[in-house]
Amino acid sequence: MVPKLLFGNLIVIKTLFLKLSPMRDRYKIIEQDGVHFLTSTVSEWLPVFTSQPYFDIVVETLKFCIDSKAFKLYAYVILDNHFHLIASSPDLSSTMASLRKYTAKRIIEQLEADNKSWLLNQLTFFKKRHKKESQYQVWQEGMHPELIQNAEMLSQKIEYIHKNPVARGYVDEQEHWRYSSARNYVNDDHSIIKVDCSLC
Ligand code: NI
Repeated sequence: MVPKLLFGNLIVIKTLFLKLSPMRDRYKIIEQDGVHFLTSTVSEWLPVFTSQPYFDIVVETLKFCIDSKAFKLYAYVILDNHFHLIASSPDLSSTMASLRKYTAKRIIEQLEADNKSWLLNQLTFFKKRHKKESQYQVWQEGMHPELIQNAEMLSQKIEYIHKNPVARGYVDEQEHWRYSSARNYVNDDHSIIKVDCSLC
């Protein structure tokens, strides 16, 4: 009885906390210029990133944002169906919205060029009804932004990002994953994207 009661109380406390704390909003960036951990996931976790052209679309777009939008990238990883970033920008919501819109368009073009009709059909099928501007929905809605509160949280999130391909069994060493800032941090290799390592 006691553990069950305790568990029940915990749920009540958690629910109250979620209601009272606007910073816990899972879908909105509240401090626009803060450093955030962000995740963008392909609709229904479909594996779109399976060859270099698809990774390059995200890489090139990130580089464009860094060069032209006062966008700072501190860490990233791109996996088969999602990417994580730690980033900041004067207006992070609109930068990320542009990034997602542009990469979605380029990904559709690439899928069409590669005749990947199964994936294209899936991306049409799962499109939300209210999204009228495009035939397809590449990215799930929301980026689950988490404001980085301190140095400890920052290093935890960087570690999480870099361990992702290892946890999934894709590589044995984090720096072996080509599309990850582990290469930047471990090997000082900035050949894919130059990330800002100044916070660590
Ligand atoms: Ni992940």
